[in-house]
Amino acid sequence: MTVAYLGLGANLGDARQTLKDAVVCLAQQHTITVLAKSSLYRTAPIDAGGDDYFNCVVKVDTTLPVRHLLALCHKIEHQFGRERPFRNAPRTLDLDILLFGDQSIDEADLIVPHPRLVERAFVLVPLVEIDPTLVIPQRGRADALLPGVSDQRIEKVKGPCQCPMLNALTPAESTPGKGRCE
Ligand code: A4P
Ligand code: MG
Repeated sequence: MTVAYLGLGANLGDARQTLKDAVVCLAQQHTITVLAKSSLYRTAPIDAGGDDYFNCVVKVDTTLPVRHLLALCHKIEHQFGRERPFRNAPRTLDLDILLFGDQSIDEADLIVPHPRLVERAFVLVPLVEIDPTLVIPQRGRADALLPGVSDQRIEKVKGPCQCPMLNALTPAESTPGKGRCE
């Protein structure tokens, strides 16, 4: 079993609902246990055009080798209608492997930790939310990187939630009072 962190992003279609459905989809895989889910965040596009994104991060335990996990991510993206007309194009769903255990991988089609992870508030903020003491291999504490991305717009989405499963995965401090998916 390996603990991995996956980044989810979308800014096409009903992006907010897609992220919730994608987390459920991941949790339904017999090879994956979702250990934690960050809040849902609305974020400004970085190095990209189009509408605001919705982003979140999940922490999983998986029996899959990393390449099988990448293939599964691509399969789920496809199921959610992902198309790739050009680089950083608006997308119905993006699933990136941010961290895979303590492994460092640098191959043509797979780089872990994700190479742009440390430059992006839409990844760092949810990562630190679900794991405040997280250490990124070769980069140190994730929370120490937050000041470097403080100029990027990111806001936690609040709203009612009807989904007990997603609520159970969201950190307690971000779900005061009534349950919320986000
Ligand atoms: N690939 C290599 N390493 C990985 C990895 N760790 N996880 C390869 C997943 N895939 C990895 O991916 C392109 C290729 O990267 C794949 O063939 C895969 O084998 P893709 O999913 O087709 O495209 P992508 O995710 O857009 O590419 P990339 O380079 O990861 O883009 P970024 O840097 O993640 O940027 N702004 C906001 N606010 N929110 C966003 O979510 N996303 C992007 C995408 C830009 N701006 C954004 C957001
Ligand atoms: Mg991707």
